[in-house]
Amino acid sequence: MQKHTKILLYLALGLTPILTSLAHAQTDLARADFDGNRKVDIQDFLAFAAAFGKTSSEEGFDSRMDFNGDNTVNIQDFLAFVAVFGQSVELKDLADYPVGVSLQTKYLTDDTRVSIVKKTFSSITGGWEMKPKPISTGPGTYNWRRADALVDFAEANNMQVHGHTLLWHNAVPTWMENFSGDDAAFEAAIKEYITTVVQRYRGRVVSWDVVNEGIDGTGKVRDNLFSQRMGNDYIARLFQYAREADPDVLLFYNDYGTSQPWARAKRAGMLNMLDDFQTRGIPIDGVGLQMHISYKSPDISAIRETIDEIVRRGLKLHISELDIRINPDGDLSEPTQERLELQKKRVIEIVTAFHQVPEAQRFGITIWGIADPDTWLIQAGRSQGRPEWPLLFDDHLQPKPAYDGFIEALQNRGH
Ligand SMILES: [Ca+2]
Ligand SMILES: [Ca+2]
Repeated sequence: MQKHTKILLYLALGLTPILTSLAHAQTDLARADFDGNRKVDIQDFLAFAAAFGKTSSEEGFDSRMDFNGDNTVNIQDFLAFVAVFGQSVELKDLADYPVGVSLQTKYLTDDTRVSIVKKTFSSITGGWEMKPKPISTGPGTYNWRRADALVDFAEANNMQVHGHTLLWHNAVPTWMENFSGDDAAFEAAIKEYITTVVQRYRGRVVSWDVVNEGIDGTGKVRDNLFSQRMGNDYIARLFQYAREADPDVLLFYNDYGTSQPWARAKRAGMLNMLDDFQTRGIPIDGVGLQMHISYKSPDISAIRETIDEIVRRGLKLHISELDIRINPDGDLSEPTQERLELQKKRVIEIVTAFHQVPEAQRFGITIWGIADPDTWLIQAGRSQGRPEWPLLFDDHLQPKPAYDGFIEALQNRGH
């Protein structure tokens, strides 16, 4: 080992704990992993040491090691490198778009899950606690405790927040259902709710799902309390109210099943609504495709078709609630290697399709839960008693082949 390599090594070992605590992970972790083994380790250090002192005109100069871009690999770069030394390269480090996870406050006291969330993801979506039912305790009264806790957690960990959702027919507060005033008073109360929530998180939440699942299976505006009270054009007005409350926040329409074989009419209805909004100048920035799918359906070509329709309209695309069932028919009592590999293949298909979206329209990919036991399919009893393992981390909180698939899709893009 050359003398300066040794000195750098001693310095690195001594400085790492100090610098890691000082650096707010601003050094590009993925870039410091020079050999691409997903760990900033001694091999990377030796490569760095060998190039130390080189300027851009010299042989052996490696621009990746010139972190501050001043055309020489010097002590500044060394400090940047040491700040991430020993760290592993995870999803959020490889992706140049937000990789999100749905989160509930009950997981914030679970150290293992918190650690997974912090190192894996760069965005959170409230799994339940940012919906009207938990927030809106009465007309003009609010309970912010859990929604605030999620937003605080995200800010403390340099993550962005996708707000979900301003309105959903399955999260209606009792007072809205029992509202005794006339329709105009009802709409005024809804508008006040939306305005208050959007303004409270202005500048702290980058985006909102304004309406979740507003189109039914036949492609019509879903018949619910809101369409009955405000008429079928209520969705457009809610987008306008949200925009008035925050001119900068991104506004999304979010829905499920739109690439399923049974959902041709539903998809057409959604696309018609988007066209209508754009014709009339209703403020909408993007579409969330929930992407609750299985290892075998729907076909990736159908998913790509839906993605293309959104891209053609110039809207941002959010794969907003990704999970992939491996036991839709209930034939498994344990996950099999074969099924886990098929799940991995699906992740690669979805992520690769997302990478083909123009960069400016790639809003992000959000996974609908941290680890398999947390899935809504089980927690909300949606798997009809069948065991299910639809997420990226398993029952023991270990990364699954599906996780590796996401990593592979990121590493292989453009190659
Ligand atoms: Ca490495
Ligand atoms: Ca430099």
